Amino acid sequence: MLGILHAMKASHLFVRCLENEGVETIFGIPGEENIDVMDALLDSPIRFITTRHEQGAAFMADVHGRLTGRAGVCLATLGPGATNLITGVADANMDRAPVVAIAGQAATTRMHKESHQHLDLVSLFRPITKYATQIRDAEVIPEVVRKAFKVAETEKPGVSFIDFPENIAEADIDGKEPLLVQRASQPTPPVQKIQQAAQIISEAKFPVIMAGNGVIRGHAATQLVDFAEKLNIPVATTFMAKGVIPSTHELALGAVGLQARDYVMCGFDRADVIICVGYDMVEYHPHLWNKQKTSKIIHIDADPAEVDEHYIVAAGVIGEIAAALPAITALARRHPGYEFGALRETIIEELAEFAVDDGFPMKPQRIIWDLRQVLAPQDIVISDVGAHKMWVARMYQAQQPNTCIISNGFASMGIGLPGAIAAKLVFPDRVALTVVGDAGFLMNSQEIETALRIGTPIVILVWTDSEYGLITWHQMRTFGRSSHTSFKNPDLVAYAESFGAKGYRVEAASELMPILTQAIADDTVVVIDCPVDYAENMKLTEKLGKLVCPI
Ligand SMILES: Cc1ncc(C[n+]2csc(CCOP(=O)(O)OP(=O)(O)O)c2C)c(N)n1
Ligand SMILES: [Mg+2]
Repeated sequence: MLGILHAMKASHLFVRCLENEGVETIFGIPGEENIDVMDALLDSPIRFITTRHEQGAAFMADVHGRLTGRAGVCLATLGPGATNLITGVADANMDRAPVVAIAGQAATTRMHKESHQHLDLVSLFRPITKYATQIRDAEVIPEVVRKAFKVAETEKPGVSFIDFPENIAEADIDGKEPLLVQRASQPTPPVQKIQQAAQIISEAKFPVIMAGNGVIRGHAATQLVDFAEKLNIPVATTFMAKGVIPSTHELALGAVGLQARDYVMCGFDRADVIICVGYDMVEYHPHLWNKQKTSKIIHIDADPAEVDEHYIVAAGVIGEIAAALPAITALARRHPGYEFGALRETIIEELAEFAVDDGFPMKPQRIIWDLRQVLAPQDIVISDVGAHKMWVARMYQAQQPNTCIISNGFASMGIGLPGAIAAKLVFPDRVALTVVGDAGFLMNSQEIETALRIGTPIVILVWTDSEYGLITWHQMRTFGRSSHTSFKNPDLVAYAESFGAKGYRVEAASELMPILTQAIADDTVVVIDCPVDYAENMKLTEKLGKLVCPI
């Protein structure tokens, strides 16, 4: 409810503006230069979640934004508090997650000179945000906050950064009120572009759809599946679009994104027309799938295509994806059945190959298989970044959008654990589980305390190899030897227990499923130490190197 506000502190007006945007939760760490905002929050229904590192707060806002489409909010103090936000902020921005990041700042009366902890934060955040600004006068607070949320939430979403000097926050302000929240709507794509795309699809011999995260953001998964079914065209997804078509669907080809060739690429090799829907090249560069520049590309997205020599668009359908797809469906010719069945069979066989493998340490394939058996379709897996991410991305069978969260734009380690906390807050009735490497786990493991304190049960499945496994894999592929990638782990079970969380160690392959089931039933924060056999990484490289296309 908007209403005329009378004299109040600027910090209170600021918090009222956040409430007006529908903010329910802020993740962050208090500091000296944001004390007025922290104090104003005591009089607000907004829940403040105190984290143990600002990076954790930024990752929580990141995943909150991805899951809800509404800006997640994180807050830090000036200087070191703000610089600690940076990795999570950059991650959200490149993964197109709406986030508003707020930092306290030195008073405007000391910014012109050497001054304790003062940094030019707007300049620091500008390259990693869509919009970065400083509140220089309390009068502009309603405009700044409205603009920050509008920019963050508008396609393609990303981060807005607000720098809030302490002397402005404590000033009095009169007669200002939050501005009306209006959501930017997307235009319906022009009819001639729809016709052009429909004609190219009708004339295609082997069209393939590549769906990206824009489909999830545009709430167009149902329309995408309908489009694929009615026109009988197979669908590959990027890592960040997993679940837009259920993996069990007969037209689903799985996820693309490995830098190496993969089975799905056989479909792309064969294709003469590639229909990119909500596709973002930050995830999977077109030179990897259109090396010869021979594919005809249809670009269906909220925004015009990025310029790239390997992504020359034959038809660009710009506007609301959920409107574009049915409009094209209505005009295009249905394709007769093409032999993608053999490709899908090969992919399905590979998934089940190690389903009952008893080897220990566990094969990645078996871990993923067991995980899928234990989790319900709506449960949420958040992957951290490493070799485990490649296995999750390739093999985890997502059935619904936003049930497998992967960071594939900025791809920062450390997102998994804070991301699981955010997911549990957004969906308290679902299981939130993070698959995380032993290195990425320890980058933000202090947030176990946060999760316990705020009462968000999460399962943390740590794949232990005592290495930066993905880097070893890359080094072995490139040089045949690894350089400085190994380390020692603490006792992860004892570590978990020292926080008051539960800890389990998997000691045989057959133990994982019962431990996972128990961990979910425990309904608290649970760490599972699961030794993984990464000899499978190079085996995968060798197998894919010799890949013979089944179609
Ligand atoms: C913050 C950050 N630092 C470094 C990297 C580069 N990097 C990507 S994966 C990886 C190793 C991850 O190791 P771990 O968490 O143990 O997972 P594993 O690869 O062993 O499954 C590194 C160093 C990164 N993506 N993000
Ligand atoms: Mg590791």
